[in-house]
Amino acid sequence: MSQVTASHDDAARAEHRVTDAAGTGEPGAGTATHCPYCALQCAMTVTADPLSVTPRDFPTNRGGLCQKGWTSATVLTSPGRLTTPLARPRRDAPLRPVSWETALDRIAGELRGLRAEHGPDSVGVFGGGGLTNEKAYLLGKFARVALGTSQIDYNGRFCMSSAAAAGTRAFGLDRGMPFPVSDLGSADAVLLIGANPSETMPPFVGHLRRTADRGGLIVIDPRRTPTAERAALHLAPTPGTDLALALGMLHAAVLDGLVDHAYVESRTSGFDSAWRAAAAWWPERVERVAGVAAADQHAAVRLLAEADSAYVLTARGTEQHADGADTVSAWINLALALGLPGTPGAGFGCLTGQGNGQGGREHGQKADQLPGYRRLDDPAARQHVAGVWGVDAADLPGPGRSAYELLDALGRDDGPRALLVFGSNPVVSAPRAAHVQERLASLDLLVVADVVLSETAETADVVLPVTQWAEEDGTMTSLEGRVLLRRRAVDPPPQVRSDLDILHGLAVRLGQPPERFPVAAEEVFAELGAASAGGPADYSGISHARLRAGEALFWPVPDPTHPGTPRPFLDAFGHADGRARFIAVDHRGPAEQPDAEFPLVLTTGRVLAQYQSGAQTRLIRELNEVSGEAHVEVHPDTAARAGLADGATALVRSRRGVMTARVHCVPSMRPDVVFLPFHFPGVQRANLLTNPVLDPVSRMPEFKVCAARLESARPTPVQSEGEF
Ligand SMILES: Nc1nc2c(c(=O)[nH]1)N[C@H]1C(S)=C(S)[C@@H](COP(=O)(O)OP(=O)(O)OC[C@H]3O[C@@H](n4cnc5c(=O)[nH]c(N)nc54)[C@H](O)[C@@H]3O)O[C@H]1N2
Ligand SMILES: Nc1nc2c(c(=O)[nH]1)N[C@H]1C(S)=C(S)[C@@H](COP(=O)(O)OP(=O)(O)OC[C@H]3O[C@@H](n4cnc5c(=O)[nH]c(N)nc54)[C@H](O)[C@@H]3O)O[C@H]1N2
Ligand code: SF4
Ligand SMILES: [Mo]
Repeated sequence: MSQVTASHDDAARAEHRVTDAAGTGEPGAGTATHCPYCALQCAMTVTADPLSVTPRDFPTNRGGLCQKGWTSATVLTSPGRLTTPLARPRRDAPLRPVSWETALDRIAGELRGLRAEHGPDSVGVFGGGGLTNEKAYLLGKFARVALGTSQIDYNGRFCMSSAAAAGTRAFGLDRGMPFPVSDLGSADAVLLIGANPSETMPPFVGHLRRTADRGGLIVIDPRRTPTAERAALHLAPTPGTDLALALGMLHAAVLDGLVDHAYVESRTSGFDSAWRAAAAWWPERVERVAGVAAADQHAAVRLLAEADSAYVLTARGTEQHADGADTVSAWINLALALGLPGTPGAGFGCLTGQGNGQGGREHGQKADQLPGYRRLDDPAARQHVAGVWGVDAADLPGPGRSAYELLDALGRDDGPRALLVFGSNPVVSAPRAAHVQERLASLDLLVVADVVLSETAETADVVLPVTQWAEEDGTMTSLEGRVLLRRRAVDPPPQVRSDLDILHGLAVRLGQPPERFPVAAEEVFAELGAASAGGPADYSGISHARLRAGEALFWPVPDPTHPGTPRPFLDAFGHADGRARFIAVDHRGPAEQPDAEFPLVLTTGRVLAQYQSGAQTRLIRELNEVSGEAHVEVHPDTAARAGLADGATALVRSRRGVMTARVHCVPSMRPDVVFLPFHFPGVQRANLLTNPVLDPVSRMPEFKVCAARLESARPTPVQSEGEF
């Protein structure tokens, strides 16, 4: 490592070090931990008596929390909390409390029967990016070893998989943000693409304040979001046209002589092939496709190129498309042309979403993956991990189906007949949700482990109540690649068990040796470290003890004395030749285009006061008072054309179905676009409408674009694919 970069990294470690040590241990002093929700993982102190949450100073949140963080203790004691296992004797019977023995014996018995009759792939597992590293790791091991199934994937496939795929092929390593968040504080220019952190990570926006105040913030979002309000330049493309826009901006960089040729020469490969695709996308042509003025494309590129310190950041608006992986690649190409990735004071990053979105995609709950971000189809990786697990590599199954493909296959001849869900609520959050619900209903056995009776749990045969964030220890890897310790701060209700405990209980009943499935998070983490050793995401030098001592450990951390890697690309990228790769990509456009029947482009996303499927946050009064129901953001003229006034109830319809939402007239909306949050259940589900077409590389669904129309709610019942 060079002098400059080494001292840069040491400074980051020193700044980050002291701030995450354990609480003082004095009674009433509280326990230092992190928020249950998003990937910023804001630091907080939880006190048990009286139960309270207060923010803690930390480099990412600097003493801030959003409304969700402030109210997060509510779910620990909410009457909506699950406190005992539930089961129904038959599909049409109601859920009733049962003992743990009864619940686990029944699940194990039915799983054994299915496997004997239909083979190991008749059982599927669906995980979540909110699970701790320990849980995600043990879930993957449980699927491959105790069940022997290839059928495991998780909700992160819906979340950052396109950026993960694009990052891996460009940089040889997927660490979403390959630099600490606090680096952004000195940026002169930041380009945010399809990201609305003012609502999705409010304390993060503090790091962009200086940039915004100096006129250096550029936002690309079809909507004029609260984030876009702070920008010097807001580019509002038609949803689904980002790839063309990125090509146009690369074209502008070349036309205007802003390419960093020395960097391209010394640190990258493949510029020529990427340029061949971009050469056909001159900014005026892009203007006609994306609706962003050519002058704004030139201005945005110039702002980035001329800044001393510039960053490009993407989030779900860029990714949740049928061409999401290529779209992220196109933005990486632009960042590479400007010489940003792996340069001190500059960079490219993707904002991971879920609490453990980063760690959750590294340790083996993904269909094609083994711990340490190893590939399941790599013989050396299989050998290594099988060795740690004490099994024969030949017995490990191969890659399985991706999340939506797995849900779509449930109950079919060649698909799983039982599904175990840990940490996701697909009845609300999966695309074409009514169809997914129908597939879930066709199963012989649906098991859901959750903290609340989510809409998915409501339809399960067996529901297992689990401990939550503040009731257990475990590690999370935040959006900046730093491994954080969440600590037990309060006692769980007596009849509630941890996910690790459940996996242990099931594994033993399925004939596994008990020591193969430890229940203590610290022990599981040590095993995860060994399994990850030598892999791309190497955690082998991290331990709960080092985290308890407050060390700031950004992976990779390949040995117990290694200080961690806050900025992995400063000297070399992850490919064998150390270079980043331009990827030649071309614009394709969304799978479904507006037409006479469905003339509007529907896009979906988040509001500040609800989290994801809303299973947790819809239990919180203060949050429901802010956003308690679905709304559709629409230009007043577009609403008027559909005969809808502000505040009226609209029907929003697509080829998949229809849902209801309150009309919010927003004059800054593009007249051709409507926006729905996806947090609400039943007939208010945005996902009754979304198109489940998948990106061919990442297998991520196109949540961000489908064709739709608005109707005023009529009293007569309306046909839809779902139950509505
Ligand atoms: N309040 C809240 N915060 C959250 C979450 C939550 O549910 N609620 N979830 C967490 C998780 S898991 C995630 S993944 C993150 C997501 O964080 P974000 O990515 O910031 O959130 P989204 O609202 O999904 O999408 C961001 C923006 O993309 C825009 N967009 C839509 N289509 C396009 C397009 O074609 N191109 C471009 N450029 N932009 C487009 C939308 O208008 C939206 O403003 O948030 C995390 N934080
Ligand atoms: N239309 C549309 N749909 C989307 C998106 C979009 O932008 N638009 N975004 C997608 C994205 S980015 C994401 S990340 C997904 C998220 O969607 P989901 O996967 O549904 O995410 P959550 O609502 O967070 O569901 C997590 C569930 O796990 C429970 N839970 C929390 N902690 C634990 C734990 O430790 N153990 C167990 N067993 N359970 C736990 C919670 O109570 C909750 O019921 O939605 C996707 N769906
Ligand atoms: S920004 Fe994310 S981590 Fe921070 S308090 Fe809000 S939900 Fe929690
Ligand atoms: Mo996400």
